[in-house]
Amino acid sequence: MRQHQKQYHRAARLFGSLLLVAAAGVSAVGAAPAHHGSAPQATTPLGQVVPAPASVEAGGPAYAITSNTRIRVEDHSRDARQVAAYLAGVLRPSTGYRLPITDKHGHDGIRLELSRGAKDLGAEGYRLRSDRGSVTITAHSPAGLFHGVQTLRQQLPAAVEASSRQPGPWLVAGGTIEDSPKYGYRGAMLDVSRHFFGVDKVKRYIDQLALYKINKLHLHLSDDQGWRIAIDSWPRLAEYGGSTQVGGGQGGYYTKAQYLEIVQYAASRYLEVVPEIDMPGHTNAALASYPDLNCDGVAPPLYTGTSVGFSSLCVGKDVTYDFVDDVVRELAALTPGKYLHIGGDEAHSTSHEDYVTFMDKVQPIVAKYGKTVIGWHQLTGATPSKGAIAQYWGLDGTSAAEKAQVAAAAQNGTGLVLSPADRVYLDMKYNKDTPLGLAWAGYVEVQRSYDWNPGSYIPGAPGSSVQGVEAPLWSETLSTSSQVEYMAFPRLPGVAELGWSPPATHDWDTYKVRLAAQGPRWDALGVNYYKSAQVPWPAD
Ligand code: NGO
Repeated sequence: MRQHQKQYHRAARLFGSLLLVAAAGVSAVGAAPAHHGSAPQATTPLGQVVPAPASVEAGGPAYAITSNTRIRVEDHSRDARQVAAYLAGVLRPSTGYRLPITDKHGHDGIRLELSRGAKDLGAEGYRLRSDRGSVTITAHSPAGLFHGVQTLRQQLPAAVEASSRQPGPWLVAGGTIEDSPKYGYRGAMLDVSRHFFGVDKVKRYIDQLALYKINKLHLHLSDDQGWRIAIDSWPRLAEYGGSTQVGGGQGGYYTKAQYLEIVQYAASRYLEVVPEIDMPGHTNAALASYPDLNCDGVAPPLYTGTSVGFSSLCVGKDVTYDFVDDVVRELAALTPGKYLHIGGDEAHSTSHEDYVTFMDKVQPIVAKYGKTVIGWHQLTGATPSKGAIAQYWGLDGTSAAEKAQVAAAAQNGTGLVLSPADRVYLDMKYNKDTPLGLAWAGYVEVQRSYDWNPGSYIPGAPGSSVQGVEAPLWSETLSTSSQVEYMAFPRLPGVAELGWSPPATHDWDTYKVRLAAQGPRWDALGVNYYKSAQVPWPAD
């Protein structure tokens, strides 16, 4: 099967290049006509995007976006119109074109088509067809249209991402892409607890995630160093527990309105927010805020260091479950998404028996408020509730026994999201010289974060248990967007590709070339990144 698909892809590529050669004499596929006096410029070959599309048939004349181009919304849905407005927002500053959006049917321009009939494209897939007269993106759902728009962006020259007018030309190679994701869960996590990141920084990251078709934003909202979400029934959590961060800075928290602003912004980029309240460990900020939550009734001081495993909610006290109930109720009410993450990692100050008791009591609370439990994979050491998801964050070298425990849960119906720390923890240093980040899981260069297979990573876990992948970014050493970006790029797109693309497309040698082409885009967008020597970046 794998071999077969590989051959298909090779054949498709060959077919595409033959067509390119055939068309070169009559159209602008291979080389663009010189507009504005600029040098002729090759179009990005169709499908040379990240994540790799499921199927590509390149060929035929290119489409040129010009000052006459309209964006046609081929139905009257509000969602499609919003995707059109988003696309226009990307294209207008750099092209300088008006790009009016219209509901009028027509065969020319950039056409966004929501089609009830296109069920085969699924909940997130799209088809992109490009020829001389038009580019048409068809999808069954608005999310699919949005992902198709991301592909269209990457087919255009990198300068399209600039915020000021650029010379163009703006050509999209001819042919057809049909694309839908391998996994439904393609996540990125931001730790806003160790250092607080305000709404604008989170929005900036959301925009970067959307480029690569990531569809979940996991927010690590509480930890020993800070509680970052306002809870009306326990106001000191945010007001006091959120008042500092690692290193002793001022911290911060999201008001409910601000959290909703993030949720809505994420939704406008087709990302679902997965909020996490980490418990029973990683709770010093809560314990410091309310003496009652401590077994001895004494609140510890706020904590600004980076140790783990020293705090625990009091499993034997009833007030603990009143607290969890209130927090989960208020957070669930603010969260339209399906999931609520309850942490459960590194509960080193909680006995195993207490841990199991705690999880037995807390998981039904999450269900009571209509959410599906996600927990770090230590949850599989308790009894995961029906439908729960375990997020694996071990290493290649994690003991066979621990992996077997995760596999056994997966065989019993627990879903898995894979975040192996020595592969996709974006806070791991790239190498010994990386100025930021941690190294407890080893150094993680770009190839290492890309070259593994989520579907077969945990021996004995059924492939069908794997819901997807997630790239966590812990912030012990990070406090600015520029630092976040330096650690996320260029590894994040590789994780996105593992989540989206069919395994048959998996190939480091071709991936690194597609990845290299993202560099100029990040330059144009002002995104900071690590210029790994493993990636053949284009010369400046
Ligand atoms: C671990 C730990 C976190 C750290 C992180 C740093 C998990 C799930 N718990 O991952 O508290 O911040 O490593 O890489």
